[in-house]
Amino acid sequence: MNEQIEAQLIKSYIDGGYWQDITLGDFLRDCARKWPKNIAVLDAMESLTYEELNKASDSIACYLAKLGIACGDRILFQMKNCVWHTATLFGIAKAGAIPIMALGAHRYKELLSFAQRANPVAFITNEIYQGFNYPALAKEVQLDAPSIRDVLTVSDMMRAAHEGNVLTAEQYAKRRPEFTDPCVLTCSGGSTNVPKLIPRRHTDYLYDAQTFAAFLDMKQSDVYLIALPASHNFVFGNPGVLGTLSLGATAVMCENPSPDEILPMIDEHRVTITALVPAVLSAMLDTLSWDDAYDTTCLRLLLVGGAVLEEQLARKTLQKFPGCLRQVFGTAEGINFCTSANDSDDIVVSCQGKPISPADKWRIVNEDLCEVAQGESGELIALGAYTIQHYYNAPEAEDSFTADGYYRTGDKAHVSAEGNLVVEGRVTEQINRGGEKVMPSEIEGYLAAFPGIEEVQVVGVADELLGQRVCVYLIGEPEQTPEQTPTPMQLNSYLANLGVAAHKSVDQVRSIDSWPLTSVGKINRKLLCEWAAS
Ligand code: J2J
Repeated sequence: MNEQIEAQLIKSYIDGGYWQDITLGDFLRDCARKWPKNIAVLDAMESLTYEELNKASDSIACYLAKLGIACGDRILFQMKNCVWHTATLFGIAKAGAIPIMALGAHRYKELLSFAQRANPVAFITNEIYQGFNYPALAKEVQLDAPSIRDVLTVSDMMRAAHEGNVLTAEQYAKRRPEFTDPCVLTCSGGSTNVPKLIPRRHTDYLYDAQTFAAFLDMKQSDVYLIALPASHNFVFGNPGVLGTLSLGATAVMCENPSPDEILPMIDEHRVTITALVPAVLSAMLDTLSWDDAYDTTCLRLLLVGGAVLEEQLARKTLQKFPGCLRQVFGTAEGINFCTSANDSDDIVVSCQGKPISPADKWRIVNEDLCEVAQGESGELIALGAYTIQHYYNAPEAEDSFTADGYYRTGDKAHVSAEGNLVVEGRVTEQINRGGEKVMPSEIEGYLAAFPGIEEVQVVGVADELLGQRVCVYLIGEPEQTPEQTPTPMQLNSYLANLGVAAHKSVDQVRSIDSWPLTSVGKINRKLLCEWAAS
């Protein structure tokens, strides 16, 4: 996008009062002044008040500074949901550095590509966790990413926090970034092979979280359960941890998004709000249908997004939790839509509502980027005070934005009669597997080298539980017999050995003799999807 247009947009967000001169570090210091003794964040082991969280992050910032981490440096960050996740992120912010928000499922391929894009100087990761050796993975990435000087773990952060080092006002001021600088690099769902990095600014991220919290009428008495990976945009900033902290409320960290962890935490901590993807919601409702050991009457808001929520599941949710469901359409790139408190049940189950900010602009457009009529399908594009205009260090991705700065979501949608967004699926071929985004071309690239496979196509197929499942069609080498067709398990262990993220799993494999073709001679992928579904 033209630099002049971008400068005008920035000026309009500042002049319009959407952007304040505030950084994540300033934000937490301010929260700690206002609510020192409130519990800011807790997990199954421990809790931190706002004062403790502020001090812990100061001490972590001192530790990072002593390691030689400079303002503007990037740090690869892959940490489980726990109070140290929050403390470390604020520590990184106060050191003036920028975390790359990797998810626990990311493996060598994704992590190396993040490192190559952003040249991080350190990698902060888990200890051996849930049977997986994260430090060994980090060392493997470090071997091929020479910018990484230090591999640090959660224990190092805990130790640093307990050292109780004081970050003086002078040290803090010296490292304070500009409010328009990036505060995190989040991972894009990915419309190309490997996820791109999204530079969200201190001011836009805080504006987004606070605007969303206000839209939901969140209060200091709210208790927000972080059940999805805490580094995911939905639960870090929409409104998530940041929105919760902005009110002096409490965030509860749940390690795994499974009903047997989520339900006891809701009951024990009297959780009032949580954010789930449809697959997790479905598993939770299933458990509640046969297990009445948990009191979930404390829940007042169930935010559901990340993938299409089927109407039947939405209605089932409303039966169990009357008035609690809110559909959320969001992207790590920015734009958020949400159904409103006063929407009828029929509206809540059938659409994703309206944008959360008056500064959000959106259109549904055709291939020529011209707006289509109300009710017609097209691609959703959006522009606003918290939506990016560039990916980080990815000039090849400029076509994800229009000349006037709108982000092209790649989502197929239409506008309902009431003016609400209705997402139908993807314009591009990205597969949404239980809320996790998978690009067929990436998996095809890996599987092309699998022994015995001559040609391969990967398609997304409608699936009751996951929304979409990953189906692999293959043509075997001539000497292959049908019995030698690899199973999903064999392909998945092959992908895992290559270092591909655990969520990019194959669910179904079909062997075929030749490809069905369209009238212009292209592989008819639509037909492959229909066959796989039947
Ligand atoms: C259908 N598809 C949806 C929805 C996102 C809030 C909520 C989700 C995300 C997220 C997020 C959808 N129905 N309700 O960051 O802040 C699909 C679309 C979209 C992509 C973005 C948030 N809500 N999606 O999921 O960056 O395809 O963010 O473009 O991971 O998820 O994925 P991601």
